[in-house]
Formats: sequence, C-alpha cells, structure tokens
Amino acid sequence: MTYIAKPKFQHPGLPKNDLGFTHRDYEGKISTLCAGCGHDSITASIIEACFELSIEPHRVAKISGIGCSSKTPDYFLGNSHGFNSVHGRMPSVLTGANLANRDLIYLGVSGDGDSASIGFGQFAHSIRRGVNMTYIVENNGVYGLTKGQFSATADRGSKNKRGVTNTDNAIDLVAIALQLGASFVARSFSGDKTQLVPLIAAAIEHKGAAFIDVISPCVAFNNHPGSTKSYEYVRAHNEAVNRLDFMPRRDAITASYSPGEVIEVTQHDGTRITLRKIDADYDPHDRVGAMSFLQRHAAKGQIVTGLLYVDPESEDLHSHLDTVDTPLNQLGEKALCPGSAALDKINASLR
Ligand SMILES: Cc1ncc(C[n+]2csc(CCOP(=O)(O)OP(=O)(O)O)c2C)c(N)n1
Ligand code: SF4
Ligand SMILES: [Mg+2]
Repeated sequence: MTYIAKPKFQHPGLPKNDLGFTHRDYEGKISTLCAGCGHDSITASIIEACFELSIEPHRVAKISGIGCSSKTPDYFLGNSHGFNSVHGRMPSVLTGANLANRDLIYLGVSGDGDSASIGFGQFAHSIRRGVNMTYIVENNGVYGLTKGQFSATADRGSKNKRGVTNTDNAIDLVAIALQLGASFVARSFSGDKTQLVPLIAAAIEHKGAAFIDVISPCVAFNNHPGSTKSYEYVRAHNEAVNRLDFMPRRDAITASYSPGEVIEVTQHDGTRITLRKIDADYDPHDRVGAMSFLQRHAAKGQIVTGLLYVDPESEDLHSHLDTVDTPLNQLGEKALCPGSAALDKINASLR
C-alpha cells in the first residue's frame, strides 16, 4: 500500500493535554483520500476526542475492514495497535482481540458497505454480544473504494451520479443497533465536529457496545442532487435531538443550563454526559421510544442526529461470560494449562 509519512516537526506553542501530548501525537500518516471526503473530517474528530481524553495511544487498538473508510485508521493514532482486516470482518477480529486483551481501548472503523452489506452478520453479532468497543460506520451510501455502487444504506429513490434510481430499501444501522441491544447508539454528520467529538469521547468511555453512524459524504461518487448522503442534503435535513457535553472523570462540572433543558448521564466509570435537549420530548433512556422516533422522522425524510440511546447501567461481553480480569497474554502457564486432572474432570462432566 502507498502511504505518505507526516513530517515530525511541530510548533513549540501547540497546546498539550494532561499527558503532555499535542494533537500531532494523535495523528497518523497523510491521508490519500479525495480532498473534501467526509471520512477525513471523522479522522480529525477521532484525533480531537483522543487528545481531549488524554488517551495513551499505545492503549488503543484500531481495527477496520476494507474500503476508503477502513483505510482511515492509518491517518490517526500512528502509535497505536492497528489491524486492517478483510472486507466485513472487522467485528469478529475486534471481538477476538477484545476477549484476549480486555485492557485495550477498541476502536472499530468501518464503512456502510463493510458493515451493512458483506459484514452485516458480523456487525449484528458483535452488537448483540455487547463487545466493549466504539464502532464507527463512516456512512456515504456507496462503495467509494470500488467507484460508487449503491450500498445497502442508500435510500430507496435516491439517485447515483449517472442518474440511476436505487429501487432497494435501505438498511438503517442505527435502527438495527437499537433493536440488537447496543447500549450506546448515536448518529452524527462528518461536517458537524461540535456534535461528533463529544459523541466519540463518550462512546470511548462507555462500557459495552457503543455504535455511531456518521453520515460522511463521498465527494467523488455521491455528492450530487438526487443523493440523500450529500453535504447539501444532510445539512438541509439534519434534525439534532440533543447537543452533548462530555465531562471526563477528573473534570469539575462547569456547564450550567436551566433545569428541564438538561439530562445528565453518569456512566460506569464516573464520566458524565450532559445533554442539552433540543427536542423537548426526547428521552435517550427509552430504547423503544428511540426506535419509533427514528422511524417517524425517517418517514418525513429527516435525518435524526445526536445521542439517541444510552444505558448507564450497561454491561459488556466480559461480564456476560464472566471472564478473568487479567488479559490472556498476562496469564502464566499454570493458569492457562491447569493440568490433566482438571481436563479429566471436564471430560467426565460431559459424558
Ligand atoms: C471479500 C471482498 N469482496 C469485495 C471486495 C471489494 N470491495 C472493496 S471495498 C468495497 C466496498 C467498500 O464500501 P464501504 O465499506 O462503504 O467503504 P467506502 O469506500 O465507501 O468508505 C468492496 C465491495 C473486497 N475487497 N473483498
Ligand atoms: S472515493 Fe469517495 S469515499 Fe473514497 S476517498 Fe474519494 S470521496 Fe472519500
Ligand atoms: Mg461507503
């Protein structure tokens, strides 16, 4: 694969986070995507969220499939663990890595083709199992890398660059994630960094399956009139349900809003999400309500964005399976191989 390394120098005055790192320490190689591609803005938001959270880059495992979107982990967190897997197989590779080493922060990056077409089954099973991860789909409604065929998230009735109409119904990954039990579900837009950065930060701190669908226009193949994933269309049809502020554990709460306009969610680890309600009736703790809200607005052609659902009492796959606290790569031989007497006992119990 071709790549362009970024020059190492940086301005001495760049702001530093609690670890003494600047934004540059969270960057990767220079992007080779088309100028204006929404995916590059998502990369910038991931860098910003990790900088703000003062994450040690070596504690992150970024895993992707195949596609322009799946190339992006090369463009952020250059000092993290990374695995560019097979088309549609990111979720199973991530699940396996997570079970082997629970101490890392798992960032799954995928595309709408990668997750809603070939990898649809893998997406579904990783979500329903509650794998502790931040799963981001960079959703442009097309297979960008293979020259713009409709993907399974393309809306029925939308048109491709040549004016051909899509006659298939769309898969809404947010609706599916809600139905499958994801404990953190959000939708955002690559062009709205103010909304996206705190969503990514909150998802990273969330325990369990956190899913974010980010509408990310493909300027080469899906940014024309007739597309429902173009910059212009998304700006005109974006219905934000809430605006989010994310407070890491150590920060004092400084934001203050009038009562009635704010919902506060404290997550497992003490981090807090403050949601300024835009839609007065929206309750992000109501899974069924979120599903019907989404459908009602989709029927009107509106794209609902914001934090749509969060379960502050969420659990993850490790709690479900009651696995050991120690990552497998740190267990000694004695723990990993308890001997033939233990094996005989298991065999006897199965006879
Ligand atoms: C098993 C397999 N089938 C098909 C392909 C061809 N292929 C590569 S990327 C891609 C679609 C990518 O679309 P998406 O995940 O939406 O990413 P985007 O490029 O739009 O960001 C396809 C079909 C492949 N690489 N491997
Ligand atoms: S083809 Fe589309 S998705 Fe791929 S880099 Fe270009 S604009 Fe982005
Ligand atoms: Mg795509």
